Amino acid sequence: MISLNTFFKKKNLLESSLFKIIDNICSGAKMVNEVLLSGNPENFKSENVKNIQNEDVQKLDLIANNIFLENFKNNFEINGILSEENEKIIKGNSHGKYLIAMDPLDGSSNISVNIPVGSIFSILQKKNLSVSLCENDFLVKGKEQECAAYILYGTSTILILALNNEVNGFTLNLNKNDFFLTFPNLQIPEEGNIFSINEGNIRSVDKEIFNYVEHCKGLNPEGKRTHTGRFIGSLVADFHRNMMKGGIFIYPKTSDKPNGQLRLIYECNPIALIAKFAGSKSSDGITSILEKKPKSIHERTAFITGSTKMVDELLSFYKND
Ligand code: AFP
Repeated sequence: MISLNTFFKKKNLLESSLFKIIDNICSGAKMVNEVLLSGNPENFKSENVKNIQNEDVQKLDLIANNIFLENFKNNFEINGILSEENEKIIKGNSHGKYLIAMDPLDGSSNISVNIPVGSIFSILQKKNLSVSLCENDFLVKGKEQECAAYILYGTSTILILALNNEVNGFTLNLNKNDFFLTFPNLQIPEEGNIFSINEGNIRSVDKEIFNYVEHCKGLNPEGKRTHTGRFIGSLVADFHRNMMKGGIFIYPKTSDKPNGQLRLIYECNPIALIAKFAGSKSSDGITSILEKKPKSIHERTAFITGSTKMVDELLSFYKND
């Protein structure tokens, strides 16, 4: 098995700016992993405050945010950072080529009940280096991302990396304190039978989504189920399972969240790039996620991604109206 360093060396990217950023992400992920494994109950509590998106902030949201920000701090390739936990963008080195958008701890409401969580990263090039950093730099279509990654802190800790049209998975070996290539060239199965949606929302979603979910619950001619439902409530974990086994993830608009629940720039875009490089697609029901131009940095969107045939089948419900 080859290490992450050897993987980048083989691709002639070991000296690249991008590798330095991935290296920061890996160092941060090891530290977050240590905090999670330390099991200190104090860390698994709510901060009893809301973030700017009116969501409960967990202690670990802030710990993970600080860990990654600290790891990125001395990287002169980084011009600016957008984080779910910070209302405003954070300035880095004004000569740095790259921008990072991140959700430092996805699924954090699951922390106190021992359920997998993740960290998500989108990496973009800053377009005009002669103009100083501003929010507009982040308001670009997801298809402009150069690289995307997530860490899944699950039964093992995994880095999934989308770069140069490939998706590769690396598992953290705790004895060697390093990530090793364990899932080369990942492809999402074209077809699957898992549907992942928070069914608590089902009566307040678009009729196309409602009808598709009803279709998933249909029986075959022998009276047996055709699909299985799975929803963890951590996007990274739900997407990862569906990528490995075949399935569809759906977080639609709801009456509670009329624009959807998930954030476009640092949740949906990186996952959509990973889906694309793994041979699949993502949509909000109408528009491809990677074609959406954000209007604000913490913008939300409806999100559909997974096995191509399942995504196409759901999208056909929109077209058949
Ligand atoms: P938290 O990080 O606040 O737990 O939110 C997780 C998340 O953004 C995403 O990972 C889940 O798919 C989604 O929210 C679950 O939200 P609901 O529990 O409201 O369905």
